[in-house]
Amino acid sequence: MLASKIFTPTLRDVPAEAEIVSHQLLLRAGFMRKSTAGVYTILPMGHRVINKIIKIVEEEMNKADGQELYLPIIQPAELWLESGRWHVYGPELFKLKDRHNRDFCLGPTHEEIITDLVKKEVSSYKQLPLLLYQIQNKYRDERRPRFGLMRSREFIMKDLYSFDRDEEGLDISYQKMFDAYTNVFKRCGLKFRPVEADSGAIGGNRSHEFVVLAGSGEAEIVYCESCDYAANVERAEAVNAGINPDANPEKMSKVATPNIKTIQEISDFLQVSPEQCLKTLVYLADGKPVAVVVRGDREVNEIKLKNKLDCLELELARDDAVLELSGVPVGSLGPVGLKGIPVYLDEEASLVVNGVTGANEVDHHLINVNYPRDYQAQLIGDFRLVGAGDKCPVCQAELSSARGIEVGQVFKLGTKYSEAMDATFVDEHGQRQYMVMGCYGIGITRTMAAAVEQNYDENGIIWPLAIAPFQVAIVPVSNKDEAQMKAAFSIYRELLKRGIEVILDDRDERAGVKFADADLIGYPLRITVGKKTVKEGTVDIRVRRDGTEMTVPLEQVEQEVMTLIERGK
Ligand code: 9G3
Repeated sequence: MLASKIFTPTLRDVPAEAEIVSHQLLLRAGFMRKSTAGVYTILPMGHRVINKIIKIVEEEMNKADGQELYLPIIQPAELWLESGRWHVYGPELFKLKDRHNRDFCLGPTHEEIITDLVKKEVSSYKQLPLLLYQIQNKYRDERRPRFGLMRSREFIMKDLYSFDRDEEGLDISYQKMFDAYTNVFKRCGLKFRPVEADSGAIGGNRSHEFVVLAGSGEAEIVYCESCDYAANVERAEAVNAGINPDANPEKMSKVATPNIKTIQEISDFLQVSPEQCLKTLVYLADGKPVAVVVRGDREVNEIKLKNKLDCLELELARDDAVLELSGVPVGSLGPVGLKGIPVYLDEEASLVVNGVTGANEVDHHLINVNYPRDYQAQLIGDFRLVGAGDKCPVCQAELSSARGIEVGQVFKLGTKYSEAMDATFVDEHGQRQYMVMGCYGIGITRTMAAAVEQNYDENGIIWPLAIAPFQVAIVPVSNKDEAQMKAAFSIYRELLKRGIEVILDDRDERAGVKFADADLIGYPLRITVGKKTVKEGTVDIRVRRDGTEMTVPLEQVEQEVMTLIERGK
């Protein structure tokens, strides 16, 4: 490909709304453009990257016995009513009507459609297991589309669904997919970690996320260096120390705390550590209030809370709502004598001896508060976020934490959808059984963004070789110099012959501009053809990732490039 021909408009300035590096760089380097909020055009340069990711994904899915198909993007409401999810996802569904006023949605995911297909076409155990997948656009009307391809309203996903006779079959399909995902992200050249994850609203009982490690990522994970345990913090189980047997519960009393509201303020004012304080937050679960109590140094894990409450919507109550519900302003709230709101108590908080809490009275707190002597709870459980320094639930060593971007997730669904939609088969004993399902997704467009988020420097993107739009860029320093252009084209043809993906920057631009663009776009290798080439018969080959540069005689260029590419694989 010639750089003068490829449609890759670069930008000097990025729109202010591009908050993260991958969004900025993919716009600047001409990989994509925004069409409307949360909807992007993928330009040729981006398309090449996407295609490479797709090829790797298809190869690994096929190797794991997946069969590719296309499911419809337009889905009838009836199927979503059958599964019960039309109302669960409500506003996030892109809904439309046909000329007969029938309801449809644009597919946000395809559990319903595929369960309906398989239920109609599969009747015998002999036809199972079945692993079907597609790579296609998905549509979700996100409340807040942001971060470019990370949270867009239209995106490309690979989704595979497995249908098995029983749990043992599902275990095998799940493991196959787990291994295939590991291969995919390895082959893409990404640093990633599979972690235990919450299976969330989609139901089912076991799930892993594949997280591309990047400091800017939204996903927070904890992992153990002594054993294999790794989990998303939403899922990670808290391990709490027991009660300190030496601590003596003292007599509870009330103290005046003028204008003291936050945990930090109370801990400074009374000279107690935040661990000694109890933090009380009021949530609305499908509109009903619940008070959650965690230790002052902890955060509420809303996912765990939501799972326990089994509600559709969970939101923190606004300050005025809390005042109205409890008669107490937020800063003075506490579990002792709290009226009309059930208390969900985090186990660790229940172990605090002589704790400090709001007194449910303006400008007052209680000290020496002890559970269960001084207050009761509707439920004690694990409601807090786990973080670095917490104990590993498997081996008790100290956990470390890292951030990343979730690019894939695998779920054991069990019979949730097959029961809801009556997808059965007849087993070898002539018995009707529900199919046992799994579902497995990879965000293709998100993987491209995550690759950038993990691989860039101040000059631009640094593509991993396997998914780079081109492996090599040839940059002639001066277009006016015919000998240089001749040498550049000769190298270009030789590399093409060997199947190397190469772009020749034949644009009539200054060398500095071409170098800057090559760095911005992020080609793994750059070959500079200049005066030296003409005079001495050498070129410079530069490795984008570490900036190393070597001078190579013309007759060794192809061999050197091949070696570098082999090494980079
Ligand atoms: C919806 C809407 C948004 C959604 C879903 C449904 C997320 C939904 C979870 C999944 C799970 C798996 C297939 C491949 C693997 C992942 N957001 N999820 O089900 F209607 Cl609007 O999509 N799907």
